[in-house]
Amino acid sequence: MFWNKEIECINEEQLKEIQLQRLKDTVKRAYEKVPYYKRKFDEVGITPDDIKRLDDLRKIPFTSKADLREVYPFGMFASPLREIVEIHMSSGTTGKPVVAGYTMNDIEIWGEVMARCLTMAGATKDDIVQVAYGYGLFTGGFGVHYGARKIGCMIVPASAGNTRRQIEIMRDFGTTILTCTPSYALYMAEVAQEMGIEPTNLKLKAGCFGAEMWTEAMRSEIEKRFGLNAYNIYGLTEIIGPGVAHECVEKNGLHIFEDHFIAEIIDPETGDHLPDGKRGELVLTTITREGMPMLRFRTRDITSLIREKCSCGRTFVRIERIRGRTDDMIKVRGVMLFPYQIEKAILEVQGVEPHYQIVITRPQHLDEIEVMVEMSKETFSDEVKHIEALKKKLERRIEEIVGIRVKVTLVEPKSLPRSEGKAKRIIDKRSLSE
Ligand code: DLL
Repeated sequence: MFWNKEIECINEEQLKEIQLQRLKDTVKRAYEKVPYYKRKFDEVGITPDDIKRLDDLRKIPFTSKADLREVYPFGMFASPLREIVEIHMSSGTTGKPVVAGYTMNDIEIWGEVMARCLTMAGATKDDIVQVAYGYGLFTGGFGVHYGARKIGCMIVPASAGNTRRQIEIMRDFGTTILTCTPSYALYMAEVAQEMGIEPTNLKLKAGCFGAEMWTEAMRSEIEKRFGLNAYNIYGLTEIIGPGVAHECVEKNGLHIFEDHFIAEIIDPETGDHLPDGKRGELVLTTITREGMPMLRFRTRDITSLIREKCSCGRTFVRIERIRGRTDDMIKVRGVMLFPYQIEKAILEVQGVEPHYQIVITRPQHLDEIEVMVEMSKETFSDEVKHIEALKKKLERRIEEIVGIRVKVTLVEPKSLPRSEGKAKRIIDKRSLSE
C-alpha cells in the first residue's frame, strides 16, 4: 500500500524541517547558478539569506511559462550540461516549448515519486504495467517507466498509438495496470469492442490516468467500461513530469509529494495567497531538483488544497481534482466557463457518448459556443423528435450549470476526432473568423 511509508506518513513537524532545509538549499543553488533567478531576486531586493522560515517562500517572485520561454533552451539549468543526462519538452502548442533537464539524481527522484504513485494504484512486482503514454520528448512514458522499474513491475513500453495492438497486448500479456490519458482510455474501450473484445474481460485491475483535465463522471465511465479502478495522476514538465501528485485508495484528492514539491494556491488575478480549501491557481516549488530548480512556478491549473487528515494514513497535503486551466477558461458574454462543467453535463445525460468538442465562434462580434456531442448508437437510430428533445435537455442542463445558453449539436457516433494523448476539447475559431 505504501512505497515509502516512513516519508509518506511523516509528521508535520519533521516534514516542515525537511522542507525548510531543502528549500534553503534549492534557493541558494538557484540564485548562484541561474542568472534568471539572481536577476529576479535582485529586482525585489532579496537574497537567499532572507529565506529563514517556510513562509518566506512568499517573498520569492513567481516564475511563469513566459519566463521559461525567454531562456529557451537551457537557461534555467542549474547544472553544467555534462551533468544533465536527460531532456524532456512540454507539448505546448503556442510559442517556444519549455525544456526540462534532469541530472542522474533527478531521474532517481522521478523514479521514487512515480513508484509511490503506482503503488497507490496497487502496483507490485507482480503487476504488468502497460505504458500507453507517449515516450519521447513528452514526460509521460518515461516517467511512468522509471517508477514501474523501481517497483520491479513487468513493463510494457507500448507508448501511445497503434490502438489495436495495444488491446491485443493487453489481452495476450494479461496487462493488469494501464497508464494513459483518460480520453485515450475511453478510445481504447471503444476499439476493443470493435475488435470483439469485451474490455471488462481483460485482466486490468487499475489505471493511472492524467495529463489532461477529466471529471468524476468520466472516471465512473472508464471504471465501468473496463471494470478497473481509475486513479488520477498529476504532473507537469516544468516540475518533473508525471509524479507530482496522485490519488490514494480514497480517491478523494491527490497527495502531493511534499518532501519534493511545495504547493501554494494563489488568486490568479492578484497573485495573493489563498487559504486552504479556497480554489485558485496552483503554484509549485521544487525542493530537490538539481538540474532545473523551479521556484514558485505558476502552473495555471485551478485547484484547492485539502489539509484534512486522509484515512489512508498519508500526511501529505492533497489537491482536489484539477478544475481547468486559467488559460482554458472561456469567457463568454461576461461569464466564465470551464470545459469540465460541460463535460459534467454531458455525462449526466443518457443517450450521448462522452466524446465532445467545444467550438467558440464570434459571428457578429458576439461569442457563441457550440458543443458538439456524439450520440450513442441507440439515439442515432431513434426518431427525430427524440433526438431533438435530447438536444434541448442537454442545452438546458448546460445552461443550469454554466449560466448561459449554448448551442448543442448532436453528431453521429464516432465522428469526432479521437485522441491518443491529450484530447483537444476547445476549438477557438474567434481569431480565425475576425
Ligand atoms: O502532462 C505530465 C503528465 C504525464 C501528467 C502523464 C500525468 C500523466 P505537460 O505536458 O507539461 O505534462 O502538461 C502539464 O497537463 O499543467 C495540467 O494542465 C495538465 N494535467 C496534467 N495532469 C493532469 C490531471 C504532463 N491529472 C499540464 N488532471 C498540467 C488535469 C492535468 N490536468
